[in-house]
Order: sequence, then structure tokens, then C-alpha cells
Amino acid sequence: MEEKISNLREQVSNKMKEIKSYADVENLRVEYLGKKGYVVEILKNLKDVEEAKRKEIGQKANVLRNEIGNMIETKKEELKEKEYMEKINNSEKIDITIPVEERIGSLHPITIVQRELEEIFTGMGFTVEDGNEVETEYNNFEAVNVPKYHPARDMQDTFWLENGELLKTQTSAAQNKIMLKYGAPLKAIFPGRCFRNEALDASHENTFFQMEGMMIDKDVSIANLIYFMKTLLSEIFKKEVEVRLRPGYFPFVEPGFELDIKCPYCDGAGCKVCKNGSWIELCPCGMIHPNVLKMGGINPEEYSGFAFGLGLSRLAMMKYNINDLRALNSCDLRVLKQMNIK
Ligand code: FA5
Repeated sequence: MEEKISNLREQVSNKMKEIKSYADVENLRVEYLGKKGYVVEILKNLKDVEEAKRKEIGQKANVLRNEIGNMIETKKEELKEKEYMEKINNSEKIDITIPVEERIGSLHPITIVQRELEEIFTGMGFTVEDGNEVETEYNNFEAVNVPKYHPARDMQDTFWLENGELLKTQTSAAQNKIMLKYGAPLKAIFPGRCFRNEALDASHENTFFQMEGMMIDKDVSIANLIYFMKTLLSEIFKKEVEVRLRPGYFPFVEPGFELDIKCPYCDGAGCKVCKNGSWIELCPCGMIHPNVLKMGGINPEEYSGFAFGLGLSRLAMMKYNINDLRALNSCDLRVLKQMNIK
């Protein structure tokens, strides 16, 4: 039996030298260490060995089993190293001298517009605040004067989460928290991603960006609102833009408006951007409802304020003359090329 053990050791060590692949290693493992392998057979048959020698043979067989196990592991490492060297020297060799196409990344158009707006607003004394994407029902609706079962909820088909929270449908969801955090007076903008379960088309996405703004102080009026919006839009379009207000209904403002701009591309003469309508609907806004101020801990007898909810995605679309909003979420880099964004 001892001779057999020593022969097996020699056999394995010779076979190891011939091995060329992982499959060979596995075959060898099964042949010697598998359930019916030579070494395992010796251990199984120990009961037939005379008692005086049994312990010694058992120990020697175990030592052999460990030795073969180690040889197998070493061989696997060798093969791995060989495979790797083969890859870097031959099959996956990279020729760093081949010239590559120059592709420098750029910011996303929405980010560019967002940063531009942030710069304009911070220049006018506004702070830039962050909002959550997952929000409570209270912040998204109740705190902005949209109680349960209010019909205005139907205009914002909501993605609800199993825990009763939701994906924010509007940046207005941060109004209450910001009021409670800073109190009055306050001037803040808060850009953010919003989600609605929309029927998708060229100007509706289920995921889009808005930028909300709020200014609260003593004697803030609609005149302030018009001034800020006019300044902002003139800076964005790099020219004086004319604005007009039409009545619009949002439960969190009173009075509420839709702010339109005279088409900056045709100056109102009519073109495909304004669909020959001369005016473009851009930004709902209004004077903050007293209930919303109260819920934000601000006394409506003392303070008033305006709020607006600019469609950032749509503004980027207009600025870069993109005719389908969905291109902005498409991850298709050709879009950036086409827009010539640097
Ligand atoms: C609101 O979301 C209000 N919270 C805005 C507001 C804030 C009003 C403060 C008054 C005071 P509305 O649902 O109209 O309003 O959306 C505002 C803007 O977001 C729209 O004018 C549009 O530009 C953009 N928007 C809305 N839905 C989508 C959509 N599915 N895809 C792309 N942009 C959208």
C-alpha cells in the first residue's frame, strides 16, 4: 500500500507536466481526488488494511491528498497567468499608437440651462435649494393646498410607491419644507426631476425637469413676479423678451397665471417653434395662496409672495431648438452632436 501511494505521487507529478488546460486539470482532479478517485479509494479501503499499519497508511494517504490538491491549485494559477499573458500579448493587445477619434464629453442641455438659470437667480439674491425625488403625499399635495380627492390631483397622474410615498410630480413639493426652514423673507429656487404617468409625446415625458422659484417678503406683488420673469427670460434668450400673463388655475396660487413669452425666434411673426401662434406658454406662476403660507409657518397678513414652476426640459428644448422632448432622455449621444453643444 505504501508503494502504491508513492507510485501515485510520481504519476500525478508526471501528468502535471503534460497539462495544458483547465479541462485537463479537472480530469486529473476527478481521477485522483474525485469520489471514485485513486486516493479516495485508498482512504475508503483502510478498513481492509491490517490494524497495525492502518493509522500510518491513513496519514500517508491524507498527506498525498493534500499534496495533489496543492499541485492542482498551483497549476490553475499557472494556467491563469498564462492565459492573461496570452491576452495582453496577443488577442487583446492594444496599440496605443493608433490615433483615436476625439470625443470630448459635454454637459447635458438641461444641466446647461439649469446652471444658467441658477447663475441668473443667485445674481438676484436667490438661494438654490435641493428637493427630494421621493416625497410624501403631504409635501407633494396637501402642503400646497391640494387635499385628498381634490380634482387638481387628476392633472398629475402620480407614481405611487408601496409605502404610500410617491415620486414627486412637481417641484412645488419642496415649497413647504423651504418655508419652514427659512421663514420669511425668503428668495429661493429649487430645480428638480419630476415624474408623471403621462401619455408620451413630443412635449410630454414621464420624467422631466422643472425649476421652481419663490420670493416671499413684505409687499411682494405681481409686478415683482413679472419683473423677475422678464429679466430671467431675456438673459436666457440673450435678448429682450415680451411676456404676457393669462389666468391659470393652480390650487397653491391666488391669483394664478400662465406666463407666455412672445416667440423669441420670430418675434411674434409666426414660425414652427410657436406653431404660428406668436406666443409660447412657458411658466405657470402666481401669488402664493395664504393657506400655503400658513402651512409653511408664515403669516399671510404680514407677508406675500410669488411662485413659479418653469418647465426646464421644455426650456432646454426651446433654447436648443429640439423638436422632440424625448430626445433629452434618450441617452443618444448623436443628439448632443446635432445640437452642437460644446
Ligand atoms: C406645475 O407643475 C405647478 N407646480 C407649477 C407652478 C408652480 C404653478 C408654482 C404656480 C406656482 P404644470 O403641471 O403646468 O404646473 O407644470 C409646469 C411645467 O412643467 C409645464 O409648463 C411644463 O413646462 C412642464 N411639464 C409638465 N408636465 C410635463 C411633462 N410631462 N413633460 C415635460 N414637461 C412637463
